[in-house]
Amino acid sequence: MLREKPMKASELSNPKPVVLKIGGSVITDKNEEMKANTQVINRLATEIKEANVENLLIVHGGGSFGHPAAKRYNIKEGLKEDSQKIGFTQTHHFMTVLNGLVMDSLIWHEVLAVSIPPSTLMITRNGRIQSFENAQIRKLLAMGFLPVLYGDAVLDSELGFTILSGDQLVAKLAMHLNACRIIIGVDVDGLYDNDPKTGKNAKIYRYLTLTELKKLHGSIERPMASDVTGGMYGKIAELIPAVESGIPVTIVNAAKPNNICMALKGEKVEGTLIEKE
Ligand code: ATP
Ligand code: IP8
Repeated sequence: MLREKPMKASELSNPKPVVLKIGGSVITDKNEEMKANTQVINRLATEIKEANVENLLIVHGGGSFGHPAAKRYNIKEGLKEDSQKIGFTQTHHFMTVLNGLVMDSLIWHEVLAVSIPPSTLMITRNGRIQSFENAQIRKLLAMGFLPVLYGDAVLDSELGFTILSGDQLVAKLAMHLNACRIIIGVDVDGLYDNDPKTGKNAKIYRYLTLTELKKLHGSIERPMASDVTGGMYGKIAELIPAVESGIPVTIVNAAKPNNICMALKGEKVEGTLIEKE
């Protein structure tokens, strides 16, 4: 049976969990469908092993595995005609393929990672997580394992099915499990006043309060049509409630060697730190 049960701090041994999102922009080539950056995946697995963080959860994004099929078949908008059903199966399957590559690498590096398909744990309502079975995750963490989840094609009580972004998952997990911090790994150095890939004079924010983040959010450009979950704009929208609940967020460039290892260890990394105040 599905249930929604927030985690009590006392249910976990110290320290509180850390939630790491590895962006699809880092582990895949978003310009070429189904192209994985396998060397980057391997390097990140080495960094995660080296950082050796207790109570860590990883969520990875879809990149060029999840987004193209989801876009082709309008999966996010829900089931409107039977011809979309193959797109639902493909989107979910392609995500399991990417997850398999991430898992291969983590296991090869002897990280105690266990993959959890989000579509088996949760159901959404109009795209928002409605019910969430977190007993397995809590048990895995308590036993010293590292749960690995990902953005997924999921069932939706109103729409039939939809896309659940890794970012919504990150915020939900962090709030449910009373996480101490969220680390977001993307392919740019942090959050800027506009897209650093297109705006040559984009200025990076090293530190933002919640109020500043909310103000900035409105001015962030919506992404290219191939990203079905809203790119940086969607990411910030999902993270705001987590920051509101007191969980600090660090956005770092996971494409640069050692950043994720340092961020996981709590060392200072170039990036954007967002705090409630
Ligand atoms: P996925 O959704 O596949 O997991 P991701 O989480 O790695 O991907 P994107 O959704 O692609 O990340 O968002 C990161 C991208 O957002 C960067 O590559 C950057 O070009 C773009 N971007 C747009 N606006 C901004 C901004 N104001 N600051 C920083 N990056 C931005
Ligand atoms: O890449 C969406 O998750 P995200 C995944 O974290 C799919 O936005 C299936 C498109």
